[in-house]
Amino acid sequence: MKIGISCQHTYGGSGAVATELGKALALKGHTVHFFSQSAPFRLGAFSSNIHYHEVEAMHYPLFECPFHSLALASKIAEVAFYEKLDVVHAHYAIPHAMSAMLARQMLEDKCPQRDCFRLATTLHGTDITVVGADRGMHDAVRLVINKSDGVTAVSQYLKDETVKMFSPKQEIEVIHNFVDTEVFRRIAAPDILRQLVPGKGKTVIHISNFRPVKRISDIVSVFHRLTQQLDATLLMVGDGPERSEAETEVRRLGIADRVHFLGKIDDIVPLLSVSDLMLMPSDAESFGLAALEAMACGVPVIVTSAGGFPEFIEQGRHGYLCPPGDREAMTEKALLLLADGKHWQECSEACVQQAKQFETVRLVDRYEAFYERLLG
Ligand code: GMT
Repeated sequence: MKIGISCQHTYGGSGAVATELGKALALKGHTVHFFSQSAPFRLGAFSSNIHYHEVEAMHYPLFECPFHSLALASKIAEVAFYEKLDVVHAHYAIPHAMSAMLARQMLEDKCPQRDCFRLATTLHGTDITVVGADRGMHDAVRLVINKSDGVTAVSQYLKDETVKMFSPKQEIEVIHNFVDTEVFRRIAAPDILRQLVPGKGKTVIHISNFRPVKRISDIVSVFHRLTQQLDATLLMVGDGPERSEAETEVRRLGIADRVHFLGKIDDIVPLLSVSDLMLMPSDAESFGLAALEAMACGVPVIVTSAGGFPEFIEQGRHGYLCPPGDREAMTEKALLLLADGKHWQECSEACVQQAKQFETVRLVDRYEAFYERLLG
């Protein structure tokens, strides 16, 4: 198949899933065309059947801001036409599915005889729960859901939310996120990391785009409580609007020497490999890809019981699920794991096994079958 993938290039789960999917499809022999503003952060080396089309919006003084969504639509239309794409897979409703829908309309008069590409949309989370919930965006999101030829959601939770909010005309298929366990596995820690994480003590990690939904202040607070009971280091990976406040709080609490804000790091496997626990106390994650990647590296998790986490994390087996905002419960469960070597080891091994249930090849086969159905 010739498949177009439109996605976010920035640090975050939807871009990671879209890019890993495209790379896996290319390995299976499909031709994949990526559309985004910059090269997606996980794209890595190019191969002969992976193409990347950079979308640059026109800058014109009359426009207050460049129209990225229109530039994306035009680019998709252009490439879909001359490359005869079978499917365009939009990751995130707005702008990706909207731009792909518009691209299809742009081609209507250009190729009246030719069957235009099929539009597949994958809903990732806040495109429904935040953007879709916004009054000004609700109808736009509803439109793209109903105009897509097929829609998937990354968890049952997200499907249920979408059905509740939009009563879509068509069935939404759940295809969970996935992880390549050949890549995401515990490796020997590089020496350079030893400066950050001394041999003794426990290492806690958080990886995200530091947006309010991630509840960054809970992480700082839980970690601060942990340090009163044990020797620990916190690795904060990623960047975003909540980072500065978290750094200020860390200094105020006097734990700055134990907390390392590392910024956006693409290769997270070495960091996960020196970690004993991942903290992800989000208000709700539709899935929580970073937790699955941590589990694949043998890192147990403390997450919230809301959203999609319960679909792949079992209480007491892979870590713990706590109510959002319950810092005490999170601290208590973290201590339970970190202070008991046998329990930690069992959880770590169970995490690795559980991640294998979400192996890339399995889920990519599901996407392939989904495209085939769309193509009839
Ligand atoms: O919705 C977002 O926060 C953006 C998106 C992203 O690009 O990181 O994250 C969502 O998609 C990921 C991949 O499917 C999921 O693993 C995240 O749970 C989901 N985020 C939320 O639901 C908050």
